[in-house]
Amino acid sequence: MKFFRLIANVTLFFCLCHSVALAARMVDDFEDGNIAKNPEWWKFGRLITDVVTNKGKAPKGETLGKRGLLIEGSTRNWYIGGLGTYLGIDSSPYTHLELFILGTGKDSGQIKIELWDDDNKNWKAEADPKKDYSPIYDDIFTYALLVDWEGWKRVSIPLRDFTDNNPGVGNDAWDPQQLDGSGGLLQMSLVALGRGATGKIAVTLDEIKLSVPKTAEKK
Ligand SMILES: [Ca+2]
Ligand SMILES: [Ca+2]
Ligand SMILES: [Ca+2]
Ligand SMILES: [Ca+2]
Repeated sequence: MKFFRLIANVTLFFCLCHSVALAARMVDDFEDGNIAKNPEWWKFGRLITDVVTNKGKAPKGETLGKRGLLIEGSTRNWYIGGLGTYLGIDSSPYTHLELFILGTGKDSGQIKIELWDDDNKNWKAEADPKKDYSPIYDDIFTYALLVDWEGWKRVSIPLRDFTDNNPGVGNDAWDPQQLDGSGGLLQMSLVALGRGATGKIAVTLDEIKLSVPKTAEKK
């Protein structure tokens, strides 16, 4: 009897671990204070970044960690700069991209979130330096987020709301699975833009993750 109870407990343990593993995949919580590793982010344009101690009140019912990533910059032509990281994960278990954002009011800026898949199945996100480093063989799915609030907010974006940003390149379909040699979700970039052509960005980001939010689980 003890043996069967042990088997049942072990099974339950692995089921719980599996469901936790599926519920979310943290991209970065910035608690290590270093954006050069775990994961490594690269920067482009004139975006200024700094890992800072989180200030202000967490959204109701939420807990914030100690550190977040402050991104700042200004522009006279929409574009400010951005940062990107290589993922190479099967993101098919997840339905949403979530993060906390500390806005600084109605002109906090815009973030264009880009997700690259791997249509030519080589685990590489080949980018063309002659065309603003846009993908050569793979799809890039994007979502534009206007930050026009003050204080912390949890932002939860359904992955189905991302749209193909390069019709005719890749296969114009979202391929998050690591199937037939594909690396799945290869890369994520966050591109900072002003609210207007002349504008700025001034926000802190935290706990960027792929997830299945509890509300989405019930659907
Ligand atoms: Ca954090
Ligand atoms: Ca590729
Ligand atoms: Ca495409
Ligand atoms: Ca694709």
